Amino acid sequence: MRKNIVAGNWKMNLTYEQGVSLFSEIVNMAKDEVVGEQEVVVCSPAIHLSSIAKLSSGVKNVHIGAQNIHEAEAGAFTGEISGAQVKSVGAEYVILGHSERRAIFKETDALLAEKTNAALKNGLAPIFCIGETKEERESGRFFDVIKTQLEGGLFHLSESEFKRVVLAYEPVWAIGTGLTASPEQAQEVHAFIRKTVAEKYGEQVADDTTILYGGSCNPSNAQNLFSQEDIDGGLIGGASLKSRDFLDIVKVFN
Ligand code: 3PY
Repeated sequence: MRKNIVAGNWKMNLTYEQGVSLFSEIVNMAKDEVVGEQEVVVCSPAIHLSSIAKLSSGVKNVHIGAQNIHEAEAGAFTGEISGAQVKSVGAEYVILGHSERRAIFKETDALLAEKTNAALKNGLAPIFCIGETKEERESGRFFDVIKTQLEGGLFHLSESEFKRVVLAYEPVWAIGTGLTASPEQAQEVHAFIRKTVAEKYGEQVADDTTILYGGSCNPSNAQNLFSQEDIDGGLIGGASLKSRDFLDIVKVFN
């Protein structure tokens, strides 16, 4: 049975104090209100990780993650952070392949394959993002783009490695634009992703793979998106910066 996950992506927002305060609110509300088996994951900037890890310790179903790691184990990479460092403070997840990293930092599928290896080697579960640009959607090439991203970033993994990956479909045209894929548009792509995974790793693995939707997901559209058969939760941008909105999205699974 696959897990339902609601993951927050804080991006480069919140000072240290603001982040710790928001996370404390999320943990307290989660303790009081979230009764289901869904997992809550908060992917914060690296500076918050060690403190919020302490706040989440022992809290059922609340986990933390980073937003990026370097592909190397350690060394002369000024300004970077490694999988081992992220793991050492208690994080369990790392977002890889977010469209902002692909576009702004020019991360390629080949580099993301290396980062995925580094994450898995260090006991971190990648939340691996894939998705097409506006132009790729309009030209009808989006299935090819998504298949290429899966093949290039992930399909070198063994079955047991792949089973530790969470996928996130994030149409680039719906990120930071206020546009959201309709539930039907998102479901169509999620079903395609699951079919592509099944062709590579078999029906059982595909059935057990958690596939999140991301891209302007908020309390008003989460219910309709998450009720689709192949949508197992969300990767939440702006709405994860407000504890009430974030928890309302988490509670869609209650
Ligand atoms: C968004 O919702 O804007 C995101 O990019 C989530 O990762």
